[in-house]
Amino acid sequence: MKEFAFVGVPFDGAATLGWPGARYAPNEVRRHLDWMKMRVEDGQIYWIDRDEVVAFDADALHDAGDVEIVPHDLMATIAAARDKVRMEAESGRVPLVIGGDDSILFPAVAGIHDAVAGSVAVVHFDAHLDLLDHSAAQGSHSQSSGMRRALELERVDPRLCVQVGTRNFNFPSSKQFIDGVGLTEVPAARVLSEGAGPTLERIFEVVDKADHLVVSVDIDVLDPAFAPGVGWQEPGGLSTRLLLDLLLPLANQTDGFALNEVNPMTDQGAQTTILAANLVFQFAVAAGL
Ligand SMILES: [Mn+2]
Repeated sequence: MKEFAFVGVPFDGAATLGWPGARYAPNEVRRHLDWMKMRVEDGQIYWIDRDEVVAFDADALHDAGDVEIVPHDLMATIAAARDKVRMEAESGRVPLVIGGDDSILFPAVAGIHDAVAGSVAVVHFDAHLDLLDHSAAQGSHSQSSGMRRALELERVDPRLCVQVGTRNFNFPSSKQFIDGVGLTEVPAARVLSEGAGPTLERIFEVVDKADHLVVSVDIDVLDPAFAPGVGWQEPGGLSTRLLLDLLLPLANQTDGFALNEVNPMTDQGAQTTILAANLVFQFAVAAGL
């Protein structure tokens, strides 16, 4: 049976333009996960959505603790996160990396990349492109550059990567970059009009040739109505159901999972942190099938 390593990254020092607060997410997600794990009996859980009992061992979801972040040093934090993700992946567990702001997308992908041989594809669910190369305000590593840095890794091929749920507006230079490197966009508007089936077909078509798969979710891929507790709210996003319908079919072939930008400081009660724990739990159960 597959084993998972919950890796917390309580760092939001790279939330340079958005709202800080994602540093509090790992412990909140842990707390809610305990409620969900409670339903496991003798290595099985009743998955109501499928109306069947499926195998799941709560012990398979290890808590690997938090990355030893360095609050004043972004690069040291990124290096520590990359290293811990690599070590967990090398030990044979699927890392579930819970940030943190979305600068953590880079060390999550890089840690898997370092642990495996062959090509790595990234399916990136996000309202935003995260393709900023450099700016005076945000430097080269921030919540706006994670995907750009990940695409620079030696065995990550942009032509095998896809961004899903992106929306609204960004820099024309970003569009030029996307077309130049052959990255695939499936904007939220298209996902919402075509539904999960055709979107999944498109995703599998892009990542099919890769040896390994990393799935990274910025919680703001969801509409703020579903997930208000984020680093920056972007209208026009996916529903929770739609995201699950896209996420779960990818789970059993995923080598690493990241979930970033969950922000208890901007949340409505625990709406977004409970949702985040639910995504993690459903992903782990689906990955074990
Ligand atoms: Mn985002």
